[in-house]
Amino acid sequence: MNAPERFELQQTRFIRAPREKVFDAFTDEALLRQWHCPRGMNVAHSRCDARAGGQWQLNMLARDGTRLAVGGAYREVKRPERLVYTWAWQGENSPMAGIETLVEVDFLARDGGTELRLRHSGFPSAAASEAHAVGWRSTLNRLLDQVDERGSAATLTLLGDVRSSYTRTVRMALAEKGLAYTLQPCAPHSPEILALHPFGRIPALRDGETTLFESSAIVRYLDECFGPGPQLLPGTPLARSLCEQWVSAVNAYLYDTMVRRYVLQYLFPRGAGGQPDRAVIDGALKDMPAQLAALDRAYGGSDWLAGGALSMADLFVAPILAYVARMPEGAALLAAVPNLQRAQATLRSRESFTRTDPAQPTEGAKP
Ligand SMILES: N[C@@H](CCC(=O)N[C@@H](CS)C(=O)NCC(=O)O)C(=O)O
Repeated sequence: MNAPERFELQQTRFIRAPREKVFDAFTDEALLRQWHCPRGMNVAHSRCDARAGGQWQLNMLARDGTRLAVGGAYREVKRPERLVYTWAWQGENSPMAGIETLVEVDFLARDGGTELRLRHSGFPSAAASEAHAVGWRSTLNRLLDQVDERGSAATLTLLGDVRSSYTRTVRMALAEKGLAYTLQPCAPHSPEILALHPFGRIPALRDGETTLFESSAIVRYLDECFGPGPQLLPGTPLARSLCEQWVSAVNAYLYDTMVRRYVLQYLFPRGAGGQPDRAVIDGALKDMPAQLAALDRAYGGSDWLAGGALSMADLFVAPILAYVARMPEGAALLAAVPNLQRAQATLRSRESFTRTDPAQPTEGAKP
């Protein structure tokens, strides 16, 4: 009888850290706890006896309380070059329960750092192999954050332009979460952005080999994958829906009126003789009071749009209003919406706002 077909995955990552440091991150119990699970989860317990025949065990905890347990035995421990161990999910509910797979990791010295080559083999199906590939991509991002001196700036790259209000929203979220990142200046529809964003808008995020576009998706990812820092998506269903409601309103109505048809007409005039197109501006000015009044009512006596605390919704609104305030009609428009003005004054005192001012020098890899 033929042996059943087996599937495998392979991943290679260059890590800016010496081989010993990367190797030890795989074999030290305390270090393993810092990184060995996909983003958005935690290692609740780790145990390892890193010598041939020794056992290892990890318990992972998801945000929703789901617990996953995995373990196995070391087959080869050759510091700092090679590590081989078996891998088996535990627990009756795991679709992989009782199936032993094999992890082989080679650590090669390259360009002052480490080339990590990982092979995980013995999966019963292509789907199982692909699911584990997704998990490893995310887990290896955490390894890089852990061993590279740049921290999360080793994996998180934001592509955008500091003048873009949506880019600022995401930069504010990164700052609120205290996350180091690399900023890659990038124009809309440039080849760099089109490689990540099918519609060519900015910003986009790269997390290692994972990419995301749409600011709300990016902020949600940052919020759910990285702690501590404030929770940018409110905890209750209603507050979360209100947050989403205002993010959608920015995407569907407010950005178009206040930025595209108003602010950009002044900043990048396209009218006759290189002047702002007055008709477009006047059209936007007609629509803006009602939109600002809607925001004013939503803020009411609170400084926050949803859930009584800062949320992603506030981060979408603030960069737009900061531009409106600087335009010729801005002061008069905002004078009519006192709740909004008060709430914006509160938000503008936050470091995440001041440090992402487009006029400020960019802070490179710092949060
Ligand atoms: N819904 C998108 C909107 C992004 C967006 O429109 N960004 C502007 C810069 S603030 C842009 O790329 N504009 C170029 C264009 O409209 O072609 C998001 O949330 O990221």
